[in-house]
Amino acid sequence: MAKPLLIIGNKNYSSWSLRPWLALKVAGIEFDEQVVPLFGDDWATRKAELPSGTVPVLQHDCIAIWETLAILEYAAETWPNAHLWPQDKTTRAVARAAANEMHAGFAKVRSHMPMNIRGSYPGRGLHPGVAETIRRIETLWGECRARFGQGGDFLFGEFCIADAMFAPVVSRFSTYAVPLNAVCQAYRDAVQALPAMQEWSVAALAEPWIIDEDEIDFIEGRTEKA
Ligand SMILES: N[C@@H](CCC(=O)N[C@@H](CS)C(=O)NCC(=O)O)C(=O)O
Repeated sequence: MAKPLLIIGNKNYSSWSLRPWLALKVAGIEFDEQVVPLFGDDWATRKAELPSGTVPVLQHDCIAIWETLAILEYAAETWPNAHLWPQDKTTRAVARAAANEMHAGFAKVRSHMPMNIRGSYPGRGLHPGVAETIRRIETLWGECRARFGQGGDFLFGEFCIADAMFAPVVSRFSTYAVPLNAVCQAYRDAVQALPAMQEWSVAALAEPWIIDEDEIDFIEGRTEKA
């Protein structure tokens, strides 16, 4: 089978890109990657080449798949031995619900705490509504760990797509030093300790690009666009 190509954005900022990249890496699926610097000088041209103008995109066997969850579902079906979803039907249903809730929700955390791997902003981003969203995430993680997490350190025991979906939230909770209960802190640490997560972070730190709009100072009106 030909190697897929995953087209992604800047590793420091592109939360959607992190999700399939991490899932493929943890599953041991070989792929090539191409980084498209978001909002760079030639962004208009690069954007026009992407099916929906966004990253990530997975190219494989003559098709280009956009939308993160569709990419992850394709990977789960194409490489079934990677067990990207839990094997048990009930567990898988809850894992899918968690992944979908992440895809569609948690807007307050996403907009007020943008993923910024090289940043360290303890206590920043806690705008009205953000704390409530964090509590919902804590409740969800806690329930998954308590009910399904016995077989490992992740939400459903072994690492699965739901963990890939939450990886950018884990990263945000580190950047903004969000205080978490012990169960969620242990989960955050387990995700951060993944060698693939560390590999992504090292690459993010080496990137030269700065996206003003994704920097907390800009979002909170403390700096003008450079
Ligand atoms: N719904 C899409 C969202 C993808 C997305 O918004 N990606 C961002 C980067 S993290 C992007 O490409 N932004 C560029 C733009 O909107 O022009 C998915 O699930 O993959």
